[in-house]
Amino acid sequence: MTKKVYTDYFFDEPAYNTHDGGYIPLKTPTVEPQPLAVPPLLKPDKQTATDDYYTVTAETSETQFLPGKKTKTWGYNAGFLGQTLVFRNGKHTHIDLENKLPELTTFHWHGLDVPGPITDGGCHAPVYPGQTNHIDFDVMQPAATTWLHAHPCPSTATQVWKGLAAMVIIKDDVEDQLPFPRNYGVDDIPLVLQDREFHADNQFDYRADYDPDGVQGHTALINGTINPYFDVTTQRVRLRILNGSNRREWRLHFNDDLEFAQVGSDGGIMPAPVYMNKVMMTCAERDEIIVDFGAYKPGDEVALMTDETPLVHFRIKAFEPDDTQLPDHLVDLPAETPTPGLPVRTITMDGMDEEVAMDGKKFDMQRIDARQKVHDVAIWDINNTNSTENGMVHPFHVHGTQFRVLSRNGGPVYPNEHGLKDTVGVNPGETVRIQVRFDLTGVYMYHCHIIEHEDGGMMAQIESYDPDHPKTYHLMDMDTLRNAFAEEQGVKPEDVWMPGM
Ligand SMILES: [Cu+2]
Repeated sequence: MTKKVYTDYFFDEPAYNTHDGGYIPLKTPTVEPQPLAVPPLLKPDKQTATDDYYTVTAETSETQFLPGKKTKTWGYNAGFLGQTLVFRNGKHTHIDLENKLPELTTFHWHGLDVPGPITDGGCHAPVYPGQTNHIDFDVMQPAATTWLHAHPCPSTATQVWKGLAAMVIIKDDVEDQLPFPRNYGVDDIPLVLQDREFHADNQFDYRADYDPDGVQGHTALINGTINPYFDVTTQRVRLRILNGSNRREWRLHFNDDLEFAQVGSDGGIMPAPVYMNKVMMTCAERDEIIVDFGAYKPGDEVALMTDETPLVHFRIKAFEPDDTQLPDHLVDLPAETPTPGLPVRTITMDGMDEEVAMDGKKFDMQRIDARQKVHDVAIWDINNTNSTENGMVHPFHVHGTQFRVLSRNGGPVYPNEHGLKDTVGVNPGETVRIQVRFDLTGVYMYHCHIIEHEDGGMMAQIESYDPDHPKTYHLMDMDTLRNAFAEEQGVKPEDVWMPGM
């Protein structure tokens, strides 16, 4: 059988961010090439056969991105972004969430199947400056590339812009057996794709760059590195790619159209590898790809690009031949059929700019917009009501679950959407049908992951409930958060800048 190789970005070309009025193109960097920063692995405080213990500290720092002045940044156990956490399926995981920032933050586990709303770490779970909160949960999901980011409404976007995002890798016995590269930092490499604007003295100025349709900058940062290179010392390299940018879409390809295999999506390993030479990622999505550099010789260089801009220069060094082929089948997804008799839930992502809304409404953290019985398997139709002429792709994200993508406008899903997902890009005028099950009870947010859109109110929340064990939730309110930000910033509550609100 000849192998199918996809050469398409699939999403609707008229909706690409390049057509936005406010689009900011990336500039090809002029700084000298620098080695790609690979975030260190966060060391556990303690590990037993059954339990892992970590401390995650949100802290302020300064980072040398450009020659000259360092940039004031935030990070998790790091100056910018964070050390990579590695969890193991089946282990009970304890985390101290320490806030050394001058303002409140939250620690959201994007893609983790953990109880909402507190452990999940959305807007309901602030950790105030100088405080440490404790969470613990069972890791109960397959190997995947997930992530941690700040999520305090409505300041998620500004805190992520300052650097509050880190990779969270889940491992399990199934993935351990697959013929994948897994030597972290050598042939198993995280790639956090972001863009930033540098202002006077090399500083970020989120407010100056503010755009309600998503903040962008001219400079690509890959794991916080400008103009990075990576030395290829093994024939096969696995890239765990995260679109960690606030708004930017990444249309990834190599400068010579080198083919690669996508083996993982948001929620884990896909049932089968998908061979391609182009892939588009919307905000918050993760794609794991395996690249075979076997056709190159030492001294060669190949660049990972987005559109016309080089992102990472792969410099080929000597390596041992490794012609390992991927099997046609990788993992079995658990069989799951919709619970009979449930109506289809219809959700709309509406508007652009300040007009964004979910189901015609702005987010209210005290309002529970929908309920779904825990363990029920429900069909959700996600509509993007933007115009197909000048609308945008909205990446739809649900907390606390990994869903299946069933169809796009009643037709097939994209070839790399057959695995578990927590974020799916929905084209203007399109309906994407997904299948959603919550394994835990709780209140979970769902929203557009253009972060300025979620801060602007394109967000709602659903309660996963157990009728035999009803719960009441103490939900956060805007006044409490606004008053806390005011006190931290030394301004009156009415003077707190609430972008998008
Ligand atoms: Cu959006």
